[in-house]
Amino acid sequence: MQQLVFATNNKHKLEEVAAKLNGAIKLLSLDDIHCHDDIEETGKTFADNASIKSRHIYFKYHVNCFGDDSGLEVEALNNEPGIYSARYAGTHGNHQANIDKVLTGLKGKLNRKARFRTVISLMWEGKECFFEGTVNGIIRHELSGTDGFGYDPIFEPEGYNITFAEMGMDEKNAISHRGRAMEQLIAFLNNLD
Ligand code: ITT
Repeated sequence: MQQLVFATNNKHKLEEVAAKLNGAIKLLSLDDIHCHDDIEETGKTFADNASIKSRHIYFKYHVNCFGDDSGLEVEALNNEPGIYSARYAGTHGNHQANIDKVLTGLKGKLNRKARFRTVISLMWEGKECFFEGTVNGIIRHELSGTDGFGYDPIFEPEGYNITFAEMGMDEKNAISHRGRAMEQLIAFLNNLD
């Protein structure tokens, strides 16, 4: 069975990706390869940062791997928080503060359109491939739901009247930015000789 390291320290991402792969590939975490590096995301785009993560792991540990850089782009906030989604309010991973900053920024604005984006960089046998997924939606005025992570409680995907945080993982994975990018990665691996 093919095996692949997911270069992330985000346990929610790891869970979502494991559910999406559904046993098709042996997924290893950074813990599994005893990597506790703090990989600095110094890029200017999602692709740059995804690449920094996958290349760091590939060249240091010599294992096939992928990194995911993702975030929320809010139209009326000039596509912020974008690549700064994890640290929008200052501290990395303070989801409540990040959500508050988005809601405050949107106060009084009629346009609440947003999208989530994921770019995956896969390092496979020395070659790099990129896969991208997006999902459009709107930002709610208030939080709703307790599942998922990050901005999920304020993001309502197009065609639904619930937020990502009110969906089960499989339902989110079927339409989410990360789920869609993963479908392409899985198709790529299935098409290898
Ligand atoms: P790694 O870099 O270790 O993978 P991270 O959480 O720092 O973990 P990113 O740099 O890609 O990951 O930042 C992603 C941020 O974007 C994340 O912390 C959330 O705030 C937001 N985000 C990304 N995908 C999301 C999702 O599916 N639902 C809600 N928020 C999401």
